[in-house]
Amino acid sequence: MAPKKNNKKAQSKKTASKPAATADDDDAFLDALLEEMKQKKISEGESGDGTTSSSESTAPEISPDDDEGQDQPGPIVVDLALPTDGTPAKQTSPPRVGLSKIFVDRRYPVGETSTYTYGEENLKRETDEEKRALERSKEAEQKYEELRRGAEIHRQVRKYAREHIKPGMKMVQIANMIENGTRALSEGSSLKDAGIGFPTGLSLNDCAAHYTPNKGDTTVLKASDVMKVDFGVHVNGRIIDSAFTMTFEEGKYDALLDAVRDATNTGIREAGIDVRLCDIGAQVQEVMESYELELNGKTYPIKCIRNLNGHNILPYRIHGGKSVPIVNNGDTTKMEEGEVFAIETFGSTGRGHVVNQGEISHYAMNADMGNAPVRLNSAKSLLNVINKNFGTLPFCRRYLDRLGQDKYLLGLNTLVRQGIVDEYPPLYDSPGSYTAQYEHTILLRPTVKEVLSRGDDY
Ligand SMILES: [Co+2]
Repeated sequence: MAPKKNNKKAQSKKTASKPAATADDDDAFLDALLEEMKQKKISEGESGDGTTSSSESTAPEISPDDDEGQDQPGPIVVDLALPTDGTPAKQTSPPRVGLSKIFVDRRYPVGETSTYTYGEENLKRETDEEKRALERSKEAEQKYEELRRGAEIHRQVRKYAREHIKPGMKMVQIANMIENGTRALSEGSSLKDAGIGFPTGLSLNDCAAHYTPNKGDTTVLKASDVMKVDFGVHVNGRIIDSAFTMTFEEGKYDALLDAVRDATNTGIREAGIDVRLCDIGAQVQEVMESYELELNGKTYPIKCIRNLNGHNILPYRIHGGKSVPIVNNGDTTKMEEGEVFAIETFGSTGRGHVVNQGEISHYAMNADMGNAPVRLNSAKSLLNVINKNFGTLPFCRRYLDRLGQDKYLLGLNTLVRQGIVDEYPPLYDSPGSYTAQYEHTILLRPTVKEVLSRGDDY
């Protein structure tokens, strides 16, 4: 996500408005899936869907039906034909196998690591016995595995999404595709122990951030659109925040995407223990603004969106209070050992500045205000639902719908007015402009820097 001056992102989790499905429900659901798999085999490839998933080409396929249409609560974790002898399972397509079934030893892939390359103290970190011992502590190990598990879920879910998102799909189908994958792979027994880290951002074109469809939104993805896919996964409150940009017309926006990918990787490269935030912003801006995009015979300089920024991440809090600028803003605050940062940059063909616009979908409880007194009954009961299901993790209106909440807008707006819940409106650059985003979550380990969410895609 991309905090502006308020910083937070969205998240959510799923839960069941109904109590967990009964065994009968589960069986019926599985039977239906298996039946559909059989039929699929018989009539191979209606719409050329014979794709692969995960790193193998042999992933079982299951029906993607639950990615379409309305978002129905119901069983999401499908232990489809899983080996029972302790051998690792394969991911399905769409992804529905919990990650613990694939990584049976619960060791998740380590992100991309690099050594700290500056400062006398930092140069020695990788081999420093004291620093190495820090990383072997139980506490550190658990934190790393939770973060790496979230990152692997992100990679597997986005792999399927990148292969299957196509113009003509409704935005709500795209959101469900990503969110149902995240729910299944993260195996959360409640929304708060693992699942969606914040609402799935699917911001289009001049909208840079914080758009996700609300109920009744009929927007359809167009071939000419530039879509930022910004989604989050959390495991025990450890949030992975990572985003990429999708386009569908060969080559048309490549220079814009190249600029932002390059800028984000620059921010990642510059980040480190004791580094000043303003210095990262300066490097990012220099790289971003060295690009231009030629579109319909006109040349557009790519600008950083100067009022968007990266941020540190705390348990259950997508914005921990430090902002990582993407221009030189003079902030001399330093990054510190052990911190988790979302490094994200935004490039634009517009003015490079966003404003609030359009219907709000993203909200989060204000971490400092959760206990404030609420008089209005509808607001009070809604606050209980929010507190119980999301805590301070960001959520969107669809997640409330999914929990069976109805006619909650008055209550929600009351909580916003009282400062108990913060709202995060969609953020737009100038009309007709195109904006792009890339984002990774990094961890400043005592010995090395780890880019947790790095994949072979970006
Ligand atoms: Co973010």
